[in-house]
Amino acid sequence: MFNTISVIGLGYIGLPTAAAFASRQKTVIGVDINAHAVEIINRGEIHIVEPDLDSVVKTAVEQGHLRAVTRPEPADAFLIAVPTPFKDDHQPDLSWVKAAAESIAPVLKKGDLVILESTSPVGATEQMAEWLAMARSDLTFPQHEGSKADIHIAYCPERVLPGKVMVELFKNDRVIGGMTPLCSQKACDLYNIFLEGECVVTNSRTAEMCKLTENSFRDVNIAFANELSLICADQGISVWELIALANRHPRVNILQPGPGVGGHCIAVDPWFIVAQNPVQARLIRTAREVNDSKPHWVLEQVKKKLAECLVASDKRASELKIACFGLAFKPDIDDLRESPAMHVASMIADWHQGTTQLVEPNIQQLPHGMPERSVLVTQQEALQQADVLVMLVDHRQFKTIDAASLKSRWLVDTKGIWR
Ligand code: SAJ
Repeated sequence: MFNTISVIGLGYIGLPTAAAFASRQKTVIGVDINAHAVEIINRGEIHIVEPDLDSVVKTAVEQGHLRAVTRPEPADAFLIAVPTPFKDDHQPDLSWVKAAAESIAPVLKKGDLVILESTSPVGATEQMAEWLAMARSDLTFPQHEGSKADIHIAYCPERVLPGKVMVELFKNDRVIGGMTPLCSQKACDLYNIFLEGECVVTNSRTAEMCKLTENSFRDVNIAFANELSLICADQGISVWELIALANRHPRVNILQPGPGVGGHCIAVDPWFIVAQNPVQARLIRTAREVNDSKPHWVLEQVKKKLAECLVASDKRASELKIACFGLAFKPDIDDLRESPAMHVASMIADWHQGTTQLVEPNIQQLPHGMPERSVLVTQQEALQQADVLVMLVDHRQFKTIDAASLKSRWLVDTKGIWR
């Protein structure tokens, strides 16, 4: 039924999804406006970091099941996996979805299935269906003709964890939100080509809200942990011990505090709910604010530690070194985008008159635009030279540092691994 499948947007979600279909011997056309990425993929290589993706893409390209292009070509199913960021006022920005829909419209034919995978506000799938209908008045669409329509449309959110995409893509259950029951059926048939998990059917609006709910649930729970960390600091209590103790209760499961919440999903998606429901979404908005304010609180802790260190030493502030351990947005990845650790490190380096050392074992060089007095160093150099040590990301390398050896040092530990 689906001989040719097209995936629009070959990023962290689109490329693994294209590779998954190709691994089941389907003909897959990947589309991306980034000509450089297209060229890399057509060489059988990848332009992003994700464990085990490289070998699947390499095999798919070598066996002729996957190829990448910059302009859409006809296919039996189209999956749209493009970014959906928010604008300055936290309103969702659907311009990439609109551009993707308009780019596939000319090649659509009767019987085709169009799926939106990008995280989207409620109603985005219906909006996309309207954009398609406006571009192709010769075809019929489910918002007008229901199951009799020429084109079938569904919202099927991705829910894979960066770093585990090639496992979760196959194993996780899929929420399938068809605009009609037939749309859902067709979408299930499509994903069942590679899916080992279950397809769970609903409508498009519920599926859109489900994706936003999953990430908001996590954001609210991390905000609870982050708020506890502020309270515990004032009360002279270890938040790590507290959470471990509370979690011994059979119905309590508190997440872990940190320097803030990063990445492209959990720190973004709750705003989509807030934007559409500003009056009702009080808890969700506050959770975002609590998590977004955490890097500033960490900076204040660092300032206090440096002041204590200054009093205890005979050095001037400009002679003191602060070392930040970790820059990525979460452990054991190299992704520095939307990272609270990067935010904290930049604020420290902007403020501190001396050197700010940055330790990030997953990168070779610092990104452009870091403040002048910041320098990338090894873990060993930082441990030997720094006066104040700031733990920001619990990478596995840092967990091997002997906490006892740091007893006499000035520490700010946002991850509780140097207790
Ligand atoms: N974090 C904490 N404390 C915790 C757990 C996480 O501070 O206890 C922080 C992390 O350090 C990181 C941020 O939260 O900065 C997000 O990390 P994450 O591992 O919780 O999630 P992401 O953003 O990598 O992936 C999430 C996942 N969503 C859920 O677990 C509900 C993933 O399944 C989604 O597919 C992905 O968002 C997405 O694409 O939406």
